[in-house]
Amino acid sequence: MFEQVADRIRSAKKIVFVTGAGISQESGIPTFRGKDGYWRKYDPMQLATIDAFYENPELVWEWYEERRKNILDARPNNGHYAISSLEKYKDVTVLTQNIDGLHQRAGSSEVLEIHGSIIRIRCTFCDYKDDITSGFDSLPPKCRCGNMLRPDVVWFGEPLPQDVWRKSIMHAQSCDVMVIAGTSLAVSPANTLPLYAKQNGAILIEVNPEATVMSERMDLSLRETSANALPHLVSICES
Ligand code: BJW
Ligand code: ZN
Repeated sequence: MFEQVADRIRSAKKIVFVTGAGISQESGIPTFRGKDGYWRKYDPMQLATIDAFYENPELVWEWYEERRKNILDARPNNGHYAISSLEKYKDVTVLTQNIDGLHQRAGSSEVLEIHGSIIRIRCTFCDYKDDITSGFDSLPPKCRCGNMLRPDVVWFGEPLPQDVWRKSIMHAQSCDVMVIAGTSLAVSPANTLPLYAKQNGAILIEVNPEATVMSERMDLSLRETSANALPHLVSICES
């Protein structure tokens, strides 16, 4: 089985990666549902919904500010670097649920952030959007229009950015190989991306130390961490 998959990787023109919190775990960024994950300690309905934000904007902002500082101090790991180095051999697109920007910092040139970015803020009322370059004097920060600013991330019950999502489906439908790394595939609609790929004949490879709800649909499951497993995928292309 592994040799068949290796051949498909060697002959693939286009490889799409679908990544989640697990790929940044070895950079010191907690996951959501894994061991020590945020949702093991905190209630997502109190931190990651628009209702929670209007109920207690200070609490939500404090959580995002703490995470943003940790993310800015973090560095990409060998998993992120393996994906960017694969661009030497293949057409590579990264569809990430992560908001941490580590794929871009590792050098990946085609990254679609389907759940937004912790580096960006946007107004809850007007069209204002910007990248955050420093901290805020007080929380919640306010827009020039007087309304609250919020992190430009996708919370539960919110639609994904439509242009990004549309492009993500197109990439999923046109790849030869999809590698799904560090995601529990618990959250929709991101967890439908492997189905689009499979429907169009791509092979699916999962990289995750734990089984997921979609493991049985995978052509290959590598039960290793992404920083260990992904460099091996690159070496297949080098051989
Ligand atoms: C390793 C590793 C290592 C560890 N190496 N691997 C019922 C009620 C209400 C809503 C719903 C419902 N049923 C379905 C829904 C929809 C909902 C949903 O899916 N909920 C489910 C949880 C039940 N989805 C939504 O609401 C989405 N929007 C939507 O559907 O809109 C519809 C709409 C259309 C039109 C108009 C209006 C609405 C939005 C989802 C937003 C998700 N947001 C979050 C937080 C924001 C971003 C942030 O602050 O960071 O996004 S939640 C959180 O989960 C975050 C992640 O991106 C996302 C996915 O998590 P991920 O990345 O998979 O992490 P984990 O922790 O789950 O998994 C990590 C994995 O890594 C594990 O498997 C480990 O084993 C592994 N791992 N170390 C490799 N070293
Ligand atoms: Zn505004």
